[in-house]
Amino acid sequence: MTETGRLLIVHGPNLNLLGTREPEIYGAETLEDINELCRSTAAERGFAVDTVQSNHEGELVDAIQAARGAQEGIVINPAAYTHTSVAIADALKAVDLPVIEVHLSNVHAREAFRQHSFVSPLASAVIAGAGSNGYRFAVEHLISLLEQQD
Ligand code: DHK
Repeated sequence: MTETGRLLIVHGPNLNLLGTREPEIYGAETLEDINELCRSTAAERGFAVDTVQSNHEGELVDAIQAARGAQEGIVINPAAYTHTSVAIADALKAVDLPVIEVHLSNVHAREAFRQHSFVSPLASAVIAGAGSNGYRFAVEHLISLLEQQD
């Protein structure tokens, strides 16, 4: 347990383009809007958040590995790596922290290739299709899980 509870919010590839990228699918909010939503949601419950976005799989793996000892749980939208990355799933398993998987869009109502996730089997919860609210739900649920552990 860190002194102030900290959460890691991980954003995968192309999420840096939120706000301008296919807004009819991913919404009008920017990544910074979503990070601010995570920060304020966590702050109401006495937690702080650290955020990372990368378009590079290895950088995401490094950030997840570094979470051990630094953060108490992870909210992750692995974006396209959801459907392809054994490395990200292995890193999440390795750090052994509670994980909430988020997707802005309802991946189950989209192309078949988006319906498989390497992350879901190790996530405590999966939230898809709630837009940016999904991050708020994820942060709240993660904190509830952590509070139950105490
Ligand atoms: C974001 C992406 O970039 C896609 O590759 C995923 C996810 C879905 C989302 O809905 O947030 O398939």
